[in-house]
Formats: sequence, structure tokens, C-alpha cells
Amino acid sequence: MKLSTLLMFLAGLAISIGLIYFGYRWFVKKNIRRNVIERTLAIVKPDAVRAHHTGKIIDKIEQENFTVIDLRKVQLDREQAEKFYEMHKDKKFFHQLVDYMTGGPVVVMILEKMNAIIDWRDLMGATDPAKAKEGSIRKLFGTDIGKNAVHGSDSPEAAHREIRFFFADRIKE
Ligand code: FUP
Repeated sequence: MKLSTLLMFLAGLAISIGLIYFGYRWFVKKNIRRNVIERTLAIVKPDAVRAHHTGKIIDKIEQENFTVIDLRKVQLDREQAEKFYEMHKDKKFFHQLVDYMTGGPVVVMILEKMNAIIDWRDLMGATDPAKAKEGSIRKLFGTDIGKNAVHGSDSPEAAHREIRFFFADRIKE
């Protein structure tokens, strides 16, 4: 076999392995409905807590058949907020986000149902309340992209990390 043929074969093999690997990671991360019971982390953010929207938000959550497994009211300090949002630490909105998340207590919850992760993201609506769909929580209770009322884990890995972050004592269940 000529060297050039061998090199082309190896390059093709490397590209195929790369496509399978990154395709698989994309598939897992995308969190399509897997029809299994999942847990996710929900946060009612400081603006919504301050405006006394917590009860209305929990009511919508329960109407959509989520079970609230655990719930806590927590005042985050800067170190905790920076850690929680560490994936955004290079973004220009990071400091504003940390200021906002430490500006008052938040209510954190573990939610459970089939497809909980994606269904809670659907119920929350888009990050920017102005673009969120009618009836979604961010549309109803969010003010702007920086003050968008609620948070939800965006993948099974994030749900696991975020539940552990606030409810380390429940992670073994
Ligand atoms: P989401 O998953 O919808 O909560 O959105 P992101 O993880 O992209 O962003 C996390 C938080 O950063 C948002 F909830 C609000 C804040 N943010 C801004 O303040 N400005 C932006 O342009 C994007 C996000």
C-alpha cells in the first residue's frame, strides 16, 4: 500500500471517530425526551422571590405534574454564586449575574417527573423574557434577560451537579 493511501485512510478514520465522539456528546447534551423519570434543579431567583412570586411559580410547577422533592430558601454569597455559574466566568455579564444572584434570597428546589429536565426548561421559557413563549414563567414573571425569574438545569450532567451543589445530602437517593 502506498504511503499516501495509508495516510488518507488514517485521516478518514480519525475524522470518522471524531464525528462519532462529538455526535454522541451532542446527543447526550441535547437532552431530548428520554421518557425516564428525572430530577432537575429549579431556582426562583431573587427578583421573583422579592416580588412574592414564589407561590405562583410553585403552583404552575405542580399544575404541570412535577413533584417538589425538596425545597430551601438560601442566601448565596459571592463565592457560591461564582462557583454555581463558573461556566459563564469569561462572559461579560458574569459580574452582573453574580451581583444579581447574591442580591437577595433564592428558593431552590429539586423537581421530579418524567423528562423533568427538558419539561422544566419548556415551562421556564427562553432566557430572554421578551422572547419567551406566552404562559411561560419567564414571560409571566421575568423582567429582562438579566432578571429572568427562574433557573433550570440544561442537561442531565448539569442537573446532577446543581442538585449536589444545593442538596448534597440527597444525592445518594
Ligand atoms: P439559561 O440556561 O436560560 O438560564 O441561560 P444561560 O445559562 O445562557 O445564562 C445563565 C444566566 O445568565 C441567565 F439566566 C441570565 C444571565 N444572562 C445574562 O445576564 N445575559 C446574557 O446575555 C445571557 C445570560
